[in-house]
Amino acid sequence: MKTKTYAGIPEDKAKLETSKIVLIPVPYDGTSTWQKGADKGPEAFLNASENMELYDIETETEVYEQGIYLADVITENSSPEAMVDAVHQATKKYIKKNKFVTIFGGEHSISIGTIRAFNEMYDDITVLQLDAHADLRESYEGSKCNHACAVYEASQTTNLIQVGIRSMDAIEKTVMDEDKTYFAHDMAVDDSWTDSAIDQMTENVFITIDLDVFDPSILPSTGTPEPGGLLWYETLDFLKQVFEEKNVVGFDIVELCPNEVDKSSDFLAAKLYYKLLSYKFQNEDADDDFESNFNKSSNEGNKINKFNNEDEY
Ligand SMILES: [Mn+2]
Repeated sequence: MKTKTYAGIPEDKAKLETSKIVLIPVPYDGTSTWQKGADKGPEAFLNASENMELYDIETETEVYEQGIYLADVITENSSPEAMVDAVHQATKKYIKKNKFVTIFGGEHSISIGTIRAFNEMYDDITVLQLDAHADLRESYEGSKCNHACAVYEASQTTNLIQVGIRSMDAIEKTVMDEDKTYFAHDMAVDDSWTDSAIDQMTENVFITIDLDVFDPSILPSTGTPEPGGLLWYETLDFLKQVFEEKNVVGFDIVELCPNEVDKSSDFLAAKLYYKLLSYKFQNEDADDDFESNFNKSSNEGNKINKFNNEDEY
C-alpha cells in the first residue's frame, strides 16, 4: 500500500504514541461468494481519503488533530480462521494501548475478530450492525468464519442490534431476535426505528457497518448490492445520535468492493469513516487525554464460557 499516513496527514499527527485513533486495514476477501474485490477496499478507501478535505463543517472540527495512526495491514489469509485470529489479536493489542480502534475491511468476516476483541475488553457490549444481510449463519461453506456468519457469534455473546436488513435465509430466523432487528421495509415507512434501536442499546456500543446497508444508488461498489437501502443523511443522523447518547468504543467498515470506473463509493466510505471520528471526538480538545474505559481486568479467560463452542478458542 502506497499511503504512509491516513489521508496524507502530517507525520506528527500519525505517530502511534500520540495518536488517540488507530486504523487497521484488513484487505481480506477469502470467502466472498459473488463479486470478488473487497481485498482492494482498504487501498481505495485510503486513496479517496487522501483527496478529502479534512475540516468537518457539521461539527466544526478537524478530527485528524487527535492523531490517527495507520497500523500495519493485516495480510493473514491462510485460512478464514487464521485471519479472524490475526484481526482479533491486533484489535485487542491496540485497545490495550488505550486507543480508539477502527478497522477497515475486507469482507464482513473480519468483524468476527473485531467483535471478539471488543467483547473481551468491554463489559456489556452492544454490537450495532448496519447491513443489508442478516449474516447469522452458524457456519457456511464449511467455515464458521465465512462472511455469511459475520455476526453469529455476536448474536450469542453480545447485545446484537441489526439495522437495514433486507436479505436473509429462512434458517436465520431461528437465530434472529426480531425485537432487535430493524428491517429496511419497515424503516422506509416509519422513522421511529432510530429511537427504538437506541433504547435497546447498552452503554458501550461497537458499530459494524457493512457498506451494502446503503442503497446501491449511492453505494454501488459492494459485493452484494441490495435495493432498498439507507441513504446518506438518515444514516448520519442516526449514527450521530448513537455517538451522542452512548459510549461508542470502536467501529469497523467493511465490504467496499471498488471498481475502476466509479470512485463515488470509495469516497462515500472515506467520508463516512471521517464523519464517525468527527462525531466521536467533537467535544474533545486535541490536547485532552483519551480514556477509552476498557475493562483493564478483562482477559481472554473470563468470557470464553459465553461462547457456544469453547474448543474454537
Ligand atoms: Mn454483512
